[in-house]
Amino acid sequence: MSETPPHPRPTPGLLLRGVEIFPGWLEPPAQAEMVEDLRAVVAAAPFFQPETRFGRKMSVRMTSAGRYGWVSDRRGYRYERRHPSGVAWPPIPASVLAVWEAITGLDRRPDCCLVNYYAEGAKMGMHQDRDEADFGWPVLSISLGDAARFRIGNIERGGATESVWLNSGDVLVMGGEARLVHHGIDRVRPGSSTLLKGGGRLNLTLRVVD
Ligand code: MD3
Ligand code: FE
Repeated sequence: MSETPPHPRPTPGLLLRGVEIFPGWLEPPAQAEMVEDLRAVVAAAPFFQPETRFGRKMSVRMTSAGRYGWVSDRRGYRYERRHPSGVAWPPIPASVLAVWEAITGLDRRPDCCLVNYYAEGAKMGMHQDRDEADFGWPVLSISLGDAARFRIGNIERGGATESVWLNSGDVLVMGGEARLVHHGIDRVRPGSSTLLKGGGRLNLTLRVVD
């Protein structure tokens, strides 16, 4: 189990069903530096389009940094030590780790930074994140680029949902009761940010895997 945070934590600007939202945590220059750091990640571990176990391609493109990366194919989804090409995942950039440290206040570092890329029309259906060993650790998300409508539901499937638009530079923390809620991305608003040259949205999720 995770311990109580050993360091003080900032107060979230918003709370949505237990999800802590820090709107505009990253200023535009810090966002641009992070995108540069992510170019190196993507150069070493290129984006791929995961397939579900049913053989359907996901619309989101993905890659990872860290000791583990998240993959999905006909064998199902899981964390792996290597990119599908066989190379080890590149290290998580220091600029990304700094956000985890500042916001979670934890001494434990994340094992995985999953990088999701949403081109125009990409979305992510409602799901839970439960491939990690210990749900006592939070998940932290960083949004970069075009705005997206984030939907949050309940721990049980179905029921009422609420949504919020996430903008470039926003950071979310899902811990405690919020760690196992269903969530997804309805849609991305094309042209809502100039951060990424080709448009679209990047989302980073930092996870403790084992
Ligand atoms: C709430 N990504 O990669 S980030 C995912 O914007 C994922 O790409 C979305 O859901 C994205 O699994 C949403 C916000 C998020 C991430 C993990 C959560 C919300 C969460 C885990 C538990 C509860
Ligand atoms: Fe998720």
